[in-house]
Amino acid sequence: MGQAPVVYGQSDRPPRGDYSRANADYTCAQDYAAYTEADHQTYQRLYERQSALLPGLASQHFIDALPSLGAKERIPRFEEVNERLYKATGWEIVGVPGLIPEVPFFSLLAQRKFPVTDWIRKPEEFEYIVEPDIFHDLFGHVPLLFNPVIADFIQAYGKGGLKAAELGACEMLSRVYWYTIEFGLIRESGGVRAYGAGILSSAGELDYSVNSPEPHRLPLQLARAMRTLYKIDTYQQSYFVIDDMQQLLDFTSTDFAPLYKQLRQLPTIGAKELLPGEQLI
Ligand code: HBI
Ligand code: FE
Repeated sequence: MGQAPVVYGQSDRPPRGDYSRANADYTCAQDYAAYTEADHQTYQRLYERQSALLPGLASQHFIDALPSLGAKERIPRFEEVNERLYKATGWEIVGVPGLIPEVPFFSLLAQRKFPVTDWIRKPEEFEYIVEPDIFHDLFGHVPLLFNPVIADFIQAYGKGGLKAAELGACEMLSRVYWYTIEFGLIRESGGVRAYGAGILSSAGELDYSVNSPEPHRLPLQLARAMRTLYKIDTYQQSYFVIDDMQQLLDFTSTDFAPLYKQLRQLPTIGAKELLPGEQLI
């Protein structure tokens, strides 16, 4: 027992989670007794604020699945969520102390196990926290795991990640995850709506991603997303829009290896760059 903490990007402070609790696969039991009344209140306040913002901005797929998380008043017990989730799509959520390394992350996804950070932000971090906490992981990601198409896509992503790790292509593949599962938009109701967890768990970015004239919105193309850099500490400057959920799953039927090889010859694309001839949505 006991794993080294994981850090992505640069930070002045060590990761929050207690990695000494983690098993070899980085999972840990949800320490339910450790939650204070203040923690449950933070969850309820975040849930209430965020769910009120969803209509007209979040994908209907997400809005319809949200009640599957259970009551908003308390932090859900992972076992209770799992009773419903496993029946719906064969997925389970597993506790983790925070961000975990890429290969163990991919390996859990490939087994239809979604890692959920078990601790919640402090009240003074209500508006913003850089690293994922239980609100981002559970509220942002888990509702769409009830959707059979997204459920299959995320598992395929995990399997693809294990291959990408062997090919040294994790960076390119991670950009696909970033621009779909974390910050994806979908065409719905004659406009665009958010389905990415990073947007759905953010009060400010939800409206910005759908309505602001500032960011670029482009139709999702696999190779384009793989080449596009991203920022982790600001609202996104480019979003990629899918026509429907099936489009994501369709991507996974192609072999990415030749694509990685080809894209290594091409330059990366800046977070707010447009290529000649590209049309915004
Ligand atoms: N670990 N717990 C956790 N949650 C993530 O979303 C996550 C991670 N490790 C790596 C990672 N994401 C990304 O780099 C993946 O796209 C590979
Ligand atoms: Fe996330």
